[in-house]
Amino acid sequence: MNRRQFIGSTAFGAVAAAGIGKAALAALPEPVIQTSADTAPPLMPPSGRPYNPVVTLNGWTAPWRMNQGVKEFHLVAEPVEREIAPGMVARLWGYNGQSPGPTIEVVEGDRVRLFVTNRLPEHTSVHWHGQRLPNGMDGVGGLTQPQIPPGKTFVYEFVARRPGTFMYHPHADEMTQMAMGMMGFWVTHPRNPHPLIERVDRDFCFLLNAYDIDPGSLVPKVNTMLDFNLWTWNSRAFPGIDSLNVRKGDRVRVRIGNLTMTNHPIHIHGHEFEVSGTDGGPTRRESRWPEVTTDVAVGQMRQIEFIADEEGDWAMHCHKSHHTMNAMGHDVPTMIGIDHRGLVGKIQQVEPEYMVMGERGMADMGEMEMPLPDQTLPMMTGQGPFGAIEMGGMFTVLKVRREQRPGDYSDPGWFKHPPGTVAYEWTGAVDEPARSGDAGAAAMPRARSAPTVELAVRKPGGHGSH
Ligand SMILES: [Cu+2]
Repeated sequence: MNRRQFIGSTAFGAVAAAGIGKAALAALPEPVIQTSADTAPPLMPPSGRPYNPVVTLNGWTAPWRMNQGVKEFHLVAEPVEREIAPGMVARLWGYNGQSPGPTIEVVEGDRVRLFVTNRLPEHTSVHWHGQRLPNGMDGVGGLTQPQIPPGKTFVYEFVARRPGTFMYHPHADEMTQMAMGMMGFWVTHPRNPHPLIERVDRDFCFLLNAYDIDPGSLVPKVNTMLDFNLWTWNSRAFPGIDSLNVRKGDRVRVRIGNLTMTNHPIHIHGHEFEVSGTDGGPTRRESRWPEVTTDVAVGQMRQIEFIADEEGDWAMHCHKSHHTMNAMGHDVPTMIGIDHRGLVGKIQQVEPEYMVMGERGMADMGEMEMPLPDQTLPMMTGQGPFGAIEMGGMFTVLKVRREQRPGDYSDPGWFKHPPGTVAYEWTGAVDEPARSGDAGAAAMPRARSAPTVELAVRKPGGHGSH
């Protein structure tokens, strides 16, 4: 077929089999750009084999085009603006307008063609983590392909051979590009009922990632190795991470991938779960045991499953306590037990902004309104129905409701606890224990009932000041 015949045939929509590659290049699928950090509703497959789609927390699934039986996607690697949480927007690199990029969802056996356009200032490549594919499609710059130069588009094509939980990320200047937020999720649904893959009612996914963004600045420090100050799920920090909203009795799957530089023990309250799969595939039944925390090591993926049979607002978070805080100086000295009375006033004569942090612990930080520089998040924040939640970073809530309709992922609001089921204050007499005067108690005094007020801190709700 000469060029003229080729153009003629495509104009009439009759592409010869031999012409598919060139025809596809001649007419790329339109890249779908996302501008919002909201959780998109699951994308019911408009073509191809049916499946129960995943919900990407604060993300979305890439639409595709069917081209003669091939699912075609178009990823655009580019600088993006990502809202990390209300009040903080970061300048990252990502795909199709956001970081992470869109989730790719396909079915086992699908032939997939991915166009990757590079709009970054440097070269890139895409590695399809965990996939069985021809070596030349593995996306390792220099090893299995030349890097994609800025301005160029490369095509990856392979059959999604095994069902499971995968991710994609660059394998070119990897340290910089992952520190800048380039990554995305990939789910391959089973083609037929699979003995080790349950049918679930809700299927959530997100990537663990981390940034080092100095207060007041917009761009992550890409050379940071371990000392990150923003611990995020899909480039969102609490209170910016959406809740997982489910119906009581649902079988729930949560798929988690870790592209940070450290491990994250992911913990869910109120339920036990099993690890039903990894990026290596579904786990054998005899290998599953109950857990309430599972560690997701660097470069690993875990899919966990449970029946959501306890109503309520259940915390779900990384169990490393520094990872449920936002940017702060983790090297501030411990002040617990040091009595600053008499000292603050003197220091304030020289430095009027001076304030004491952590004299009785750090809980006050969750409540006080402190002037923060632009582009930074309070380190312990979030308002719940009972007050300050005192969390940040890798924290959200699993909301289990009897009245949540099937297929409804909207936030039902705070749980209304049945009367008599909330921890309450004991108002009867409590004898002062003899040990209250001992050395331990005296060394770390409780707040006095009438403290010397040297620093007034405004607290939301106005319940007291110190
Ligand atoms: Cu963590």
